[in-house]
Amino acid sequence: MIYPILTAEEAAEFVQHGMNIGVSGFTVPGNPKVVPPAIAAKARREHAAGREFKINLFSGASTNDFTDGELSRADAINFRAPYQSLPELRKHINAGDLHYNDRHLSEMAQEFRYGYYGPMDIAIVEVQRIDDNGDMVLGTAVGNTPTWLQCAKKVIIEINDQLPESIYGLHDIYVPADPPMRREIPIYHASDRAGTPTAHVDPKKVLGVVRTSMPLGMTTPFTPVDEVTQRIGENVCQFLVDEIKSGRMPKSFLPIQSGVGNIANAVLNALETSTDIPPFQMYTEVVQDSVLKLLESGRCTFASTCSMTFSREAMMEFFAKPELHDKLLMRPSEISNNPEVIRRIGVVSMNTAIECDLYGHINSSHVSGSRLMNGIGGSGDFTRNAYTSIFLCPSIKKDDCISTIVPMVTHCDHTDHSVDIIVTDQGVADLRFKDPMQMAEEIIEKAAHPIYRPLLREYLHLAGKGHIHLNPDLALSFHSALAHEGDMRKANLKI
Ligand code: 0RQ
Repeated sequence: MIYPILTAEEAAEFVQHGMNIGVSGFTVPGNPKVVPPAIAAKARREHAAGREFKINLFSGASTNDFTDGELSRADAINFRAPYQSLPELRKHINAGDLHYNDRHLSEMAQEFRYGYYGPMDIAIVEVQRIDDNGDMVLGTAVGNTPTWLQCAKKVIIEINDQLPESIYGLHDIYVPADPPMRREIPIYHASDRAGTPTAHVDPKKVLGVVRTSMPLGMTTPFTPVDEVTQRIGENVCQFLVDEIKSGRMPKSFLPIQSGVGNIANAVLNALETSTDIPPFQMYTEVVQDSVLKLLESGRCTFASTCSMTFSREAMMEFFAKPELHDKLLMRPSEISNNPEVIRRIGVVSMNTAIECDLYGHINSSHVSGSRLMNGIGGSGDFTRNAYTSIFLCPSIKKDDCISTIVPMVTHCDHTDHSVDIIVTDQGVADLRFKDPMQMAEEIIEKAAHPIYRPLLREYLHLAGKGHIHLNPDLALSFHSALAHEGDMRKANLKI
């Protein structure tokens, strides 16, 4: 190998205060694992010596504890984009300790190529192997790595010997040309390949290789399906069956996108057993353990993703079963979440909401309008371009004190123009072919919890006139009741 072998500490020495740093991966999989902690250690040493040391950190989506966790604990991040999900980093963002720019995941790579963020100084990339020509086999996620490799002035490679040889062939690397030269992306089915199995870097940019031996897969425990999430899953399946029966969806069905988390997991479990829904493909950004089960049973015939968000056990199982390897493909986030492809192939999107309002607006990212939870992630990429866009949430939370159906959301990530369906444990609110006030009634009667329906009806009664009835004095009354009394049921609707 022509590249110098470095220790993580030697690699971290190349990173200087103020640099733009890109990391490989998408959510926990595929992130570098030893160089970021060494950068955090360097930051601590610099801070102890009285010098400033912070970097601007760019990723595919959220990252692992070695990256966002270590770097935020070391107070080493100045700017962060496009998505995060670690409590540690969230705490710093909500305290105003660093700048966080919540971006659509499909847009981050092109925005970097367009020059919105200035040059990328160093990219740190986990790979299975790299050859002397700079061709490399990536790890268990792609994220924005192909663009980082193009844009970065210098690159540090982590070769993780836990990545099996058989990962070769699971990636499809395609970077679109930028306008005015961009052409259509040649993907017409979830399983189509548009690019190459390897990513490429100019070998002259490689500062060196750090060898690692780090376990693959996620360790976050799953919350088992409970009564509420199970009902949401069943409601989604019933909705999809009705759509097929009515002819609004083709009998052969459509590719689906599903977010991460417990609700998404419950929906995928319900799809496993629903015999009225034909076997389907997924065009999505993350696949969790429930997708492995669907692939094994044949319910899911192909999964196009950006990241293999499997648990450690599921990851081992996947690599031990070569018969599954031609049923899964990992793409850059720019492609897995691409609006053009999502619209062309007719993806049915399913994402979780923090809260939904009577006018069909969705808050995915900010609790009570001010506290960042994770970010918009891929939910906007899929919702805006889906064949049918679905949002999921339990109707109530925190011992009935929170209604997820509120008069008006405190932060709006997705508008009524993009949202088709809201599903809760109570039922399915279908917003299509309705004006805003018809939507409001549908949402109250089908999605809200019965204990909040009288309050929501009362709000509508007082909301005034117009195309959209909105009372500015009362629209946030549920949230003031939560803030002051800890219970939305105490909302004061007296004007
Ligand atoms: O707070 O942890 O202090 O109890 O918010 O709520 O119920 O655990 O939510 O894990 O299902 O995630 C929307 C955040 C849901 C996620 C969101 C409080 C609640 C709790 C979390 P505590 P839950 P889940 C694919 C697509 C955007 C990105 C996306 C998400 C905490 O799905 O980040 O869709 N989505 N990506 O108590 C007050 C409310 C609340 C509330 C929740 N209405 N009012 N507090 N909470 N609802 C993935 C990628 O893009 C990579």
